[in-house]
Amino acid sequence: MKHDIRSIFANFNIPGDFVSASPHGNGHINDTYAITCDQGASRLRYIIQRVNHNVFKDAASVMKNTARICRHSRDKLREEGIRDTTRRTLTLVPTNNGADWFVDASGNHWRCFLFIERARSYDIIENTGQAYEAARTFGTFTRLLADLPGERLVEVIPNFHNTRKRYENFQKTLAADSLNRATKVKAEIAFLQQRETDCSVVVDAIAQGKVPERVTHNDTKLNNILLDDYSQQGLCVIDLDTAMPGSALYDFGDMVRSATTPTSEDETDLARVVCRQEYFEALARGYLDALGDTLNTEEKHLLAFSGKLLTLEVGMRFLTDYLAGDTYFKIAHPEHNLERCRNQFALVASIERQLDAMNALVEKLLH
Ligand code: ADP
Ligand code: GN1
Ligand code: MG
Repeated sequence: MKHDIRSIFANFNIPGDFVSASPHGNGHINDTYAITCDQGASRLRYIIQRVNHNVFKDAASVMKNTARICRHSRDKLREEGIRDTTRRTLTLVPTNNGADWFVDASGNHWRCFLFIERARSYDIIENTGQAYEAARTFGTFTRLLADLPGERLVEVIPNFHNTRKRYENFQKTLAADSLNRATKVKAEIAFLQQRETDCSVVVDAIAQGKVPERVTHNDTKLNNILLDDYSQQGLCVIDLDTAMPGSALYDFGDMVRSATTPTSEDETDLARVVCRQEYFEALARGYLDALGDTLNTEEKHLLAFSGKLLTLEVGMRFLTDYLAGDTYFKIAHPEHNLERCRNQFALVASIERQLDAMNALVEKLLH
């Protein structure tokens, strides 16, 4: 393991004895460990995570946002009479000094959450019930946070989903082409350039006041939600680092990207990378069931398009990272980012072929 988790663990106010730690999950960003400890003759697990400060330059603000969101969601769930709140929202374990996180001698920010047992996240979706539940749960997340008191949450990564700015960044990285990789990816570059105007659609709608700001999660891929092992109910939204002011379209679009295809982002057999209408329908039903009364007409009309946009955006980010030399996303082999880009662009093409039908489906659900 990269880190001495036993000594990190000692900084959190946990009465039990440390038993073991192991790397956990398939996230692309943070270092996540599952810890087992012995507490009153029970084995209890915790999640300890190092915030990636290469990605999140202001890790303290990430932690302040996370703590406010966890507490407010818990309070709201209690108000609504929900009993198992420690499974329905993340719960931070305080440090020995009563703080929400701990900074080690090298400047790493560490946090500890209660481990949510008998639940799991999925990299690949298995049925439409899971799609419905994921969308309903992410929609509920935004609903619960609509009255978050206090200051606006910090925008921990400014312009995170500003697709036009992402495109400008791609252009700059392409112009620099510091590793001479551009000749290898001509087809992907052309695919993206043909869709440049798409990148401005949501940004412009926000600037014109047609699409409102909401507290959104901004990273709603399927593996950032836990589903209950037995009931398959959507239980808890996790990975709150990018939860900040955003648009419902970012959250819905990223679900279309990650929960309509039968494949993972790593799938290289591109014939298998397709958007499935019945999964899209389940997502739309779930999201509208949670948030339908809140979303305005423009948001509703852009739901299907948002799926295309967010898939294009993430594909563009993988391509940009490939051109830049793989400095952002964790990779397992040299062509990993390029493969992921090809996968995402195949999904964009599949969504494009079905966009009229998807729009018609949303219309049908609205009436
Ligand atoms: P990353 O930002 O790197 O994606 P995540 O916060 O999503 O990190 O965590 C990685 C994985 O760890 C998740 O996909 C999930 O499977 C698991 N996980 C995270 N938090 C918890 C928790 N509190 N209880 C159980 N599993 C968790
Ligand atoms: C990253 O942290 P993780 O693995 O849930 C990324 C998302 C991308 C996603 C693509 C902070 O999400 O924006 O959509 O990879 N998170 C950040 O898999 O950049
Ligand atoms: Mg994650």
